[in-house]
Amino acid sequence: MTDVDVQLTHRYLAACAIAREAGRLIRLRFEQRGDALTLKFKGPQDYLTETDAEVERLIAARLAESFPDDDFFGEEGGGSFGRDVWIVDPIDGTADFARGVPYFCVSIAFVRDGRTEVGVLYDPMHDELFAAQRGGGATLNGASLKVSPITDIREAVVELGWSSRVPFEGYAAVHARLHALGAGVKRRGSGALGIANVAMGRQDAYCELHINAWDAAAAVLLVEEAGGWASDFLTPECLQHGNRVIVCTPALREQLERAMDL
Ligand code: LIP
Repeated sequence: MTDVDVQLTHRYLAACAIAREAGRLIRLRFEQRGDALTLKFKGPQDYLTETDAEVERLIAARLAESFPDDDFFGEEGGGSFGRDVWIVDPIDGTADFARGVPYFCVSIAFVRDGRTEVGVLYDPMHDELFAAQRGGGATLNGASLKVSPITDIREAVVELGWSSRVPFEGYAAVHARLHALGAGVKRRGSGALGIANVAMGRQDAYCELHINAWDAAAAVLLVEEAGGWASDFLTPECLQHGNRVIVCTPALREQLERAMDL
């Protein structure tokens, strides 16, 4: 094992441990919510909770302890993008977290020279740790992941994410195209979990016209390591401004690329 391999494996193991610690804090805060509904928003339907920032601070502190020379970029506090950078979404699925729906995860990606090398997601409500190191496969709680064998889009479940970051008309047009192809189209509230569900064969594709790097970078690596196809998501532009994403079983690629081409 080369020094680089050791470095990346150290980061993989650390990300898994930190994701679990962050998940315990998220679950504690979720269960402490109480009955009073106090909602805060960053924008239209873009929820903000105090837990997002609290969890991001915890993750940043743990990573700085182990990897002080790495850069850090988080959804809530921002940061910087160096050669080695951690890209973190403390709670992906914030809307559901805020409303008491147990469908969210923490997402941690390590990116070197613009390529994701380590991707870790943790869903604390179902104790599911998704993890991948490039070239090493993808796992769920240690068991290997593989995308579904679906080849016919009429048998496929396709999740189509949407946020107010893009006009609704584009989402509606893609939804109509997928429906016309015979796909079963769903929308939940966590792009990271939606992409992870493709990696483990629970659904056959995840598409979104715009999603942020911190939402999807870790999960896209899971799909690549589980035998799926992924669009060229983490471009230099994407780090700062997000990008379109398509991940799927390989046989669905062409039809989904056409459906998403607006
Ligand atoms: C969410 C994404 C989802 C998108 C939502 C939101 P958050 O991330 O995972 O794909 O459609 O609007 O951006 O805000 O819960 O971290």
